[in-house]
Amino acid sequence: MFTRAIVKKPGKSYVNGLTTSNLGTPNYELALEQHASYIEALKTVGVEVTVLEADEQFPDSTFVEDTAVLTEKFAIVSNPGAETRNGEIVHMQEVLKGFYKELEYIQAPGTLDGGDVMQADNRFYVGLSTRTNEEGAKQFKAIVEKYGYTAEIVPMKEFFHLKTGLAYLGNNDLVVAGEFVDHPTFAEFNQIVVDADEEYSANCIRMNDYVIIPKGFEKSKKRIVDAGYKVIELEMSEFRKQDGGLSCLSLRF
Ligand code: CIR
Repeated sequence: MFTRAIVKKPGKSYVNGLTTSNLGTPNYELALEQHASYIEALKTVGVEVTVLEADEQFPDSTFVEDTAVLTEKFAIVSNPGAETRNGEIVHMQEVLKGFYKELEYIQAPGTLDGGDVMQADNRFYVGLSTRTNEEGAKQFKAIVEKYGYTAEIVPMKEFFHLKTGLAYLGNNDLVVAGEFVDHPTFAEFNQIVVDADEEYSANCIRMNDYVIIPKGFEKSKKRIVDAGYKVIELEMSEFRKQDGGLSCLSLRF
């Protein structure tokens, strides 16, 4: 059960953020509207939302998920692998001190983006990406093991972040795409497979009684509904342009 979420509004500098996609420059006004709908959806699923004001200094800072990993027991401040994003943790750690007595930290030379971490009940999976290195993943594993969780480090071939291609819904149900479909690490889950032409929808979030998914991916939507979940769809076009998915826009705990 999630009770809280933290989000940060996109600033005007958002349009100059990092991206590998060739979907064009985001429309800032539309991004703000989509962000407001995201906040409304979080309220619908029953969490209290902390809305942080935009930080123009960090164009990608609306993607708060990359700055930390939160659970009911502990909070880990990440060490984001992109140089232009690393300073985002300075503000976020101050915010998190309002919710947690103590914080854990990933330290250099370790790097880790929250988008590379997936929790499935008491297990964590940590993807090795261009943003998360082995040292960061090992530090993460050592921290979560102290709290009685396990962690498995997953080398990746294609995806930007681990959760670009995976979403754990609970009940052993796992949304999987691309390189993770036949991956032995995820073979024990009930897989909800996302087709290649709908890959973007693999990044969805289970929040209490709902799964929030990006709008426009009918096959994935049907598979998630058929698996027994209530779905909320959100237009994500302006975040997709900067390589962002649904999970990236919030920290949930
Ligand atoms: C970046 O390149 O860091 C941002 N433009 C997108 C971050 C997306 N975050 C995520 O998948 N957790």
